[in-house]
Amino acid sequence: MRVLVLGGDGFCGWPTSLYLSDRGHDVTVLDNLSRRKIDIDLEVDSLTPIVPIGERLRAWKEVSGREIGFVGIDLATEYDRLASLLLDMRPDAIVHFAEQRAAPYSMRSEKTKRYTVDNNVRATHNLLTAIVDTGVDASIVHLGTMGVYGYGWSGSAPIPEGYLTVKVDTPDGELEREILHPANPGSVYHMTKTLDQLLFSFYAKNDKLRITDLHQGIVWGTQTDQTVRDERLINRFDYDGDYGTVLNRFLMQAAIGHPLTVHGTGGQTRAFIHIKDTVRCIEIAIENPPQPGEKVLVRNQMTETHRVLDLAKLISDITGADVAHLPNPRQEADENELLVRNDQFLALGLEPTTLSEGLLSEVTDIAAKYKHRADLRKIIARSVWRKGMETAEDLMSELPSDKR
Ligand code: NAD
Ligand code: USQ
Repeated sequence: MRVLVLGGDGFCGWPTSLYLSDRGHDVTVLDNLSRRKIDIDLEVDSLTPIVPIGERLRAWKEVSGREIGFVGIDLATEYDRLASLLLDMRPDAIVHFAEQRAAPYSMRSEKTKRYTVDNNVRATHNLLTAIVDTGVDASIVHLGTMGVYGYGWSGSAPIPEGYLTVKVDTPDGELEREILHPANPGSVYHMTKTLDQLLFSFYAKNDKLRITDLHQGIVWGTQTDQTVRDERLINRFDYDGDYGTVLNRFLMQAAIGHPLTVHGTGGQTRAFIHIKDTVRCIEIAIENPPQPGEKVLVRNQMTETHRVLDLAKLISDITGADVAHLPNPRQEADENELLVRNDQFLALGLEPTTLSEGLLSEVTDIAAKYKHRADLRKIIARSVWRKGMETAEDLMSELPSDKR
């Protein structure tokens, strides 16, 4: 298949591009490298030493003999270049990772809120319009998030895969309908993913576009069978307070002897998936698109759920790290249950990588190996959901200045 990977230089996009190329697909990456620029603005860097995209692609050619194309296009602002690319390339499948994906970054300031909405919504809409405009027959696989469902209201009922059957009493009797699961975003970033859902729903109905929306949990781990083949292929590892996600942050914190930064009680339950399973799910998704005229196909892309505090305790047991309870900078429930259906990927052959398989090697092979690259001042999460919220700053003032 000819596959266009939007956002193919990022944490999920890069290993996916390598995996699909390794599996014999003809892959082109589109990326405006905005993620690398945000690192410069935030004065942080991936814990792992990622090389420039050109060097990444040359290394892949050396190692595999296979070529991956690259185009530097801003999906949100360079519509004409996108349309020309689609006409030149005529991809069979387009994988859409190209959005601003950090919830804390999206809540950092008025500027980052507006940037996240402008970038994500325009990127998705440009893609949809360009496919209709050019008539290119490509299916779309978009990376959505488990966070569109929100956390809590389904109680002990598992979250379904995208749709909910509701019954309404009418004067003519009971009416049964399948509706998109109600959206309940917890950040501006998560809100953009709920807006994406409506865009997809309209274009699937109106223009018969073939769209799969993958509601993915928190991705953990770093390496895949392809990224380990040469250090120049290494995947990025975010650990800072805005872009680092909880499990990878805890692993890194354990490796450098920093207390594990549990927000609040740690009773928040979230869904997780290993990066190796992410890339496999993308392959399954591009091979099993919906038919023209079908509604958007939603698949929940996660393999396990865990409470944040349980993760901290697990890592503490393995490594001896201390666990710190910090004021929660987010507005979110202290405790929630989370049951999720993921039958579709399991039925299509996904064999989940479990926490017990990969955890220790992540600490030793990645976090400990590159800990000298960590900037300790960037660990504490400083982006708050509402002005005036309590932060970890007071606690931090007790730390030595080089660790704040
Ligand atoms: P990332 O920030 O590492 O990668 C996103 C890539 O898209 C970056 O390389 C960035 O430069 C590029 N990009 C952003 N806006 C662009 C634009 N306008 N034009 C062109 N390129 C653009 O993020 P990631 O962790 O790889 O996440 C990829 C996707 O998966 C996101 O949409 C995210 O919402 C979703 N997702 C991620 C996770 C996770 O835990 N990382 C979990 C669930 C869903
Ligand atoms: N948390 C801590 N300590 C930390 C960091 C986070 O306790 O040091 C807590 C947060 O308060 C939150 C939970 O851990 O309750 C998850 O936070 P996270 O940063 O790991 O994940 P989140 O902000 O939800 O976002 C990440 C990705 C996003 C993706 C989402 C999937 O950045 O792109 O969409 O996971 S999901 O969470 O399923 O919606």
